[in-house]
Amino acid sequence: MRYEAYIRNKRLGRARILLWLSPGLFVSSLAGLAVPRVAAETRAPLVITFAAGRGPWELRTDMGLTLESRVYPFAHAASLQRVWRATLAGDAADYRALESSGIFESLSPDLPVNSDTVVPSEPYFTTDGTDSTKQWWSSKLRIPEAWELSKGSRDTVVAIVDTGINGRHEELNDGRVGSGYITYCQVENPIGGQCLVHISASISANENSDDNGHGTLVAGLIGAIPNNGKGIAGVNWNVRLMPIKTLNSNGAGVSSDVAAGIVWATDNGASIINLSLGGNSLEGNTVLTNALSYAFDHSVLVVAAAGNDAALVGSDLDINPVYPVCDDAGRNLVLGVAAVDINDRKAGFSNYGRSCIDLSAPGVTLFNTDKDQKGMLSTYFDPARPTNNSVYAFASGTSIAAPLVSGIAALLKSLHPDLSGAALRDRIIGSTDNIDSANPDNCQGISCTGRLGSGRINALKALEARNLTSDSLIKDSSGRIFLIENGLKRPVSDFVFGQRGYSSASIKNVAATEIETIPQGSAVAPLDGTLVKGENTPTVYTVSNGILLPASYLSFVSNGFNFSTVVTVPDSEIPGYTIGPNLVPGNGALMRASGTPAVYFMHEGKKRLISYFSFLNRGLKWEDVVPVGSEEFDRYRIDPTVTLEPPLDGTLLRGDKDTTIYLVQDGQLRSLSLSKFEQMKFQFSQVNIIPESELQGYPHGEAVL
Ligand SMILES: [Ca+2]
Ligand SMILES: [Ca+2]
Repeated sequence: MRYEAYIRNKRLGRARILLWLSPGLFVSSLAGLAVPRVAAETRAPLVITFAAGRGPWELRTDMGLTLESRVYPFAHAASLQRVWRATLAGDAADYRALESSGIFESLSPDLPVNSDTVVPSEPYFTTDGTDSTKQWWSSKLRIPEAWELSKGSRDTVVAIVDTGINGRHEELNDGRVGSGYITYCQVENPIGGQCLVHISASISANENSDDNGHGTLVAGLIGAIPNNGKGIAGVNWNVRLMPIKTLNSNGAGVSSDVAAGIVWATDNGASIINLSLGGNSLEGNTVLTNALSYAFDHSVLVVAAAGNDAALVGSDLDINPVYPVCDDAGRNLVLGVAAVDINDRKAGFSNYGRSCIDLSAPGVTLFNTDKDQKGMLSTYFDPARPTNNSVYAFASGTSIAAPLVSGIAALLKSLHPDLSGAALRDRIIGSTDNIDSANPDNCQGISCTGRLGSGRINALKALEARNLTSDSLIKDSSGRIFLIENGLKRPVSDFVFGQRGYSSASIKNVAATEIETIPQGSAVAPLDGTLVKGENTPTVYTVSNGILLPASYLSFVSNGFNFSTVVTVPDSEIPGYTIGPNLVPGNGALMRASGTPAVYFMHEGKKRLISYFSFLNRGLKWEDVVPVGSEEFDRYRIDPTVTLEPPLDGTLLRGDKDTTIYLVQDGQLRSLSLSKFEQMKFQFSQVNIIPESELQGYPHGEAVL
């Protein structure tokens, strides 16, 4: 079993464990990036107010004053428009000279205040969540506000199971990269692929253990040093990063090494393990599942990337699972992370799926097409320049999304050291922002609702959320009842309360103000199989896997439902539930577009035209044909395999312009030779003559031999 890390990079070569990074990896030292650097000199931040009638045109370069931005760009009052942020080069003497110039009404230093948003002064940091040239994701995910609650802690250890970490990088070299472990195949036999030299060894703190770059990218996102005037700021100001090198210089490895890395990290104090890696053929890989269970049972949170799809549309993990992101073993062992862009749209490359993805996080700045995408900046180790410890790279991939989640989990762990891995997981899942409206058709043409997890991660909500035990029932002062599940409050209606057999004795009273701080999820659905409708609306829904599927009349009757069993609830209740796709009509359902005579026969949700001959031959009844509106009619696609529904098996047919006789077998017309016809003891009186064009419309098979 092989792994590749989940960065879609230029070395996406070998093997099946993918580093989920984007192809257009752009590597550069900061000096090489086309973004202005902060000047080397010290500049003091000021707030200045021009005197009435004075203005920027009076500034001379020898004053050393640089205007940065208006403090009140939204204000109309002239007195407010004269207020600017500025920086001043040089010392206090310059400051006094400015004061006496008469140009300014006031000058004052721009000082930090308590409980203000924490903003590092890094060249690539920004508080603008739309600035795609910088570290936009930080404010998008409300990380600076979360820093007011916690900036992280050196007691929180995040293990990065990957290609190693460059602990000498200028953004990681202050002691935050602790000791770790190497377990991987260093030399593989090129023929046959068996490992010739396998290394198991410890990694010393503050050393470089990366020979690929991927692990260092991940590390910087979680914990690049803030406020050092260099590069970026990681999600955590303070954190311990544990290098676990299980992938070789190509970013490839095997599941046993990944498992060993997970267990080593668990045994050596990791609270969170980041896995920006995975593989396709790992279903049922016991060693990996066992390691994940081990970590889970030791209260470690494992975060895994969804994986990148080479076709750049995203693979549906419900159909094509990859591991470890899908390795939940029925108890959600792994926090699965899909990738979105600056606009919360699913990144084209990101896999998705209801069962494997728990939430989403930024993994690319912009993804428009394969050719038009923009990565996100992090620290990097460039194997071509191994002694350069100030390399940065723009990268994209689900490899980038996972560490942002790991980083926020580390902030949360630092704030609440007692939270278990499962509790961290539930709070993070339960405090996302809904991104359904940004993804109406981004999952291979259909809505991503439910396929990108609970939404896009929000650091502030995760850190603010109240501690409530999962599966508890709470009630507010107005009597509304909620079920707490995965950190979400899910409304419970009177009907559902009774139907699911909840007990009033188990309800806890919670103040409405506290309940408001808990993110709301969808309402707890009626039991599967329930038929439900609003009292004044016609649509009937059937509940399947906790989701309400709208049933048209055609779907309703063709699935054998009975109107007497439909439960009526207040109309206001319906929108609170998760509403799924339309219920597919049952096989054999008959319909026609209103006002037209052509009858269609439904098969596996697709429609097949049925001829008058087949209609009679199958003993169908006109009163069973349901007229449907054009919207519903168009909703069902023509079955590309069978455009014209054939007569019953055993029917004999020939066209009116040819003598060949056909026998219908397995839904296909198979020609019969005369000898075969006689051998099978058929009579010519049994042969039905139909128009040649109709005959050609039916599916044809091999001749009967
Ligand atoms: Ca920095
Ligand atoms: Ca999961």
